Amino acid sequence: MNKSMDQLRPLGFRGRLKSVLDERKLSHHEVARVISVHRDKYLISNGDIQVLAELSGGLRYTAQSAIDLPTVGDWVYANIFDQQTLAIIHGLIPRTSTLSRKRAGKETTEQLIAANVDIAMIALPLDQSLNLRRLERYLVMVHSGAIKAAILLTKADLVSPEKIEAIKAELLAVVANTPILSVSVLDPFSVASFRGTFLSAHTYCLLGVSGAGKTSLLNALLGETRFATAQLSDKTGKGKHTTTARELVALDNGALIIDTPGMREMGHVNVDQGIEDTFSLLGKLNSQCQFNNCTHQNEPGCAIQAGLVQGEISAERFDHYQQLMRESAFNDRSLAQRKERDKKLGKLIKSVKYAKNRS
Ligand SMILES: Nc1nc2c(ncn2[C@@H]2O[C@H](COP(=O)(O)OP(=O)(O)O)[C@@H](O)[C@H]2O)c(=O)[nH]1
Ligand SMILES: [Mg+2]
Ligand SMILES: [Zn+2]
Repeated sequence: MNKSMDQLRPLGFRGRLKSVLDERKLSHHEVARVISVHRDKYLISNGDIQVLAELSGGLRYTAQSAIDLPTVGDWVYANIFDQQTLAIIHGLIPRTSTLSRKRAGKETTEQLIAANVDIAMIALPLDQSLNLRRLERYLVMVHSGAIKAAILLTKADLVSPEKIEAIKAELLAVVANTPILSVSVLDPFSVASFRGTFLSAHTYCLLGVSGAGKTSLLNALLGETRFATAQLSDKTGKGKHTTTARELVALDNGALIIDTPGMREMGHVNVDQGIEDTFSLLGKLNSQCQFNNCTHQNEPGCAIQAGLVQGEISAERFDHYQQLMRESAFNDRSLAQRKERDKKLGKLIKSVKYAKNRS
């Protein structure tokens, strides 16, 4: 049993999670957090000890798909037995947020990257040219999972302060309400002031292309080279793909942080809200069009066309908005079709089993 809920605070447990706890389950199980996932085992912590846990049969059999299984950052009901070397996870505590994407490949399935993340830091390396379209994809992913976004300009030592200010100004056009920070792991002062922006008991994740400097930054925050980063010997200077396993790491300022590997493909499912939030101005203009079903091509009274003419929004941003809407509609449709297929297959398997049992 948890000695007290206070013991969970260093793991990121805060008031708003208390309201979703099931008192009945607490009388049989304790609360723990998933630190990392290893094939079919989960490293969990109850704030006192860390132990490898397995899923209960019930949890395994009621899971409809991978998103019903624990992921890094999840809060779970667990039992820890056997001199603390064996533990069973009985259920998930409702998630306050999820970070997920469409799994790379042809089949449309949703892949969970992390759960219960408060703030996603999207790392944009200053040694690469700014890719606003990729940033918009990250923002859609973050916003659709009910996570707050922050933008982190990395490798600040490689460009002039004036250049950083110019990039910040350019970014403001796309992300008016998102904090923008800059940092260099080579500058201890910038690392210290970056460390000062973290809130205790809040969970952060680091997102961004491979080579952006995420793992280097995590090591700098930890003050030790705990995780492998790409070597400078890499001729392209862009860094290799080194981060593979995701892990919840506690910083000494009380914040929790999850590093992620770069994503080659970033498709979306169920992201309508995320698109709304990311392209809020377009959503606002859309609602001001004269016709409800305006396609923003050449209808009279189209607020979006007016916005384009006045330079309030860029043509690239509008194109990308439309592309993401089409893509997300397509992915949602194929996800629904696959679920339907799986359901039919499930029924078929059950009926075969039933027939077998009767014969
Ligand atoms: N100049 C400079 N290089 C950096 C900085 N941060 C990371 N790097 C380099 O960028 C490369 C990729 O870093 P890594 O942390 O592995 O990136 P990740 O893929 O985002 O985790 C490595 O060669 C780092 O040494 C920085 O602040 N300044
Ligand atoms: Mg890395
Ligand atoms: Zn319109």
